[in-house]
Amino acid sequence: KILIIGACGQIGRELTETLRKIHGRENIIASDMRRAEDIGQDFQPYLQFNVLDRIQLGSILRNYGITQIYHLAAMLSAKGEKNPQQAWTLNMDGLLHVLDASVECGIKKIFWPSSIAVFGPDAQKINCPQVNSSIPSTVYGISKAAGEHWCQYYHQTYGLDIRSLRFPGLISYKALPGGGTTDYAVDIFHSAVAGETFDCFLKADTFLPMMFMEDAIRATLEIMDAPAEEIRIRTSYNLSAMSFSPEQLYSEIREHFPRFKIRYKPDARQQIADSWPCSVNDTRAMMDWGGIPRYDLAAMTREMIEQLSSAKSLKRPADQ
Ligand code: VAH
Repeated sequence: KILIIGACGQIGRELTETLRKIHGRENIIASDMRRAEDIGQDFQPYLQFNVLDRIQLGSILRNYGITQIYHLAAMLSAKGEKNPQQAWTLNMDGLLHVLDASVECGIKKIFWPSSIAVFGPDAQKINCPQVNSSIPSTVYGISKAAGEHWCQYYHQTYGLDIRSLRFPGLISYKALPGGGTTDYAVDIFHSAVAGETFDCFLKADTFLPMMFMEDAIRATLEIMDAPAEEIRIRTSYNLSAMSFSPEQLYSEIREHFPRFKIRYKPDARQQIADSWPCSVNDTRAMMDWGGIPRYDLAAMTREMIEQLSSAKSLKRPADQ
């Protein structure tokens, strides 16, 4: 049985759906802080659960016979800068509870997402290498960098098989991101499809590493399916697919909506974006276990517009 912690988040929703298709619904227990009564029937089996409750975590692992965990619950970069202590507690104590409970209950395999946010202003901007003594400048980045070292420590000390990817900005149509600095690249599609002018909170030339969610989910399954001996990096692997700026994304969307308008209104998130690399090198992931991403900017834009245009309007869930 697999437990997904943070199943209602941007990655969690798609990962839950994909894993249920592969393993069968009853083998994938979705969990999140949201109340069960607020969760649709299509998401069962579901547990309302706060990963900061270490006692409940242990009893869930034992009572449901959990053998694998995908620990996705975290507060993202922009929201974390507004709530630094809360971000640290959720991101750090949450991971430590999962690591500790996994050793106690003999969990076989764990996935935990890190982020390119572990790199700070001193990191190489273009093609940022896997190993980089860089100092993250957000609480989110600090918590992910510290988390990577804890993952490696638990692997070395207890043999825990925890695997991790440094995700770039993720773009998806099934669930909205909450509180991220790359969220503009999702919000822009909703504005384009709704025929509204889009107010972009980053400057036009802000290049960031990005990836379509389908490629992120596929990479997650690839690293989790790889034999343990192929996972040579036990902090977290750089992962990349493309890099683009708001103006590049805007002009790609205009291929579909010629009258679509954008306004650039940089806010506090600009400083966060400026502290990150514009692109990262993920040769190690390719060498050790990885496949090639399938979506470039044009393909992602086409898919996002097709899906959002045909889907009912996606309700914006409460900010997570
Ligand atoms: C964020 N979407 O914006 C996340 C991600 C690299 C960006 O970590 O915080």
